[in-house]
Amino acid sequence: TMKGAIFDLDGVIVDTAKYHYLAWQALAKRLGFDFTEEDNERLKGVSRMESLRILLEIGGIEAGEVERLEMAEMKNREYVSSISKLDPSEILPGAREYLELLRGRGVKIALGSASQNAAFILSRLGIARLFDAVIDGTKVSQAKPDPEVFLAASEALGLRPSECVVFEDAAAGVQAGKAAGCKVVGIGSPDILHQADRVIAGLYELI
Ligand code: B16
Ligand code: MG
Repeated sequence: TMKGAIFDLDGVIVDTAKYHYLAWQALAKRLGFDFTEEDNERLKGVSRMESLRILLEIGGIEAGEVERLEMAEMKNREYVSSISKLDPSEILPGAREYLELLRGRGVKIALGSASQNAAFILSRLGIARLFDAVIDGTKVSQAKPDPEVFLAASEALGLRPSECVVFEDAAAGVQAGKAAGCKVVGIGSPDILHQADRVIAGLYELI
């Protein structure tokens, strides 16, 4: 049985992918190329610097380390300005209810996200208090599909990975959860998330 639940943020609790997309698109435009919504799929669950690497590859642009850091910072400023307007109405259907249901059952809850803006987003959504631990992009060095984020999350909950269930929308995240030794519920399309133990369309299916 599940003693701990570890949630990814973007795509599971809130759809911040659209704001990431707008910010990356603005950067691409400055650099003189088009960045499509389809291209953006490749950035889901991927860290900021790896996302930038993919973006520059799509645009066929070479840039040194200092320049890359500047670009990433520019993108993040744009992103932070749009997520500053987030409010609880943007929590994905069923997410809050499911978190509350799990708490009621005594299940420990952690966040396992690649985002360095995770704590800010949780507070904007008004659900920070529902998490016993927050492991995010400020605390881990290896990006998904590396299991680090989920190993750290289960440890922070005082549980073994095998006692935890990971909820993930990205293929790299599902892979990371399995590599950590957790059970994984994929959220989205079974075609993309076939490595998960179970795939659902959204957390509303579980309440
Ligand atoms: P930041 P998740 C990920 O969040 C996003 O899916 C990904 O698109 C983003 O690049 C990454 O966070 C880093 O975000 O730039 O805010 O540090 O799905 O792991 O919750
Ligand atoms: Mg995600």
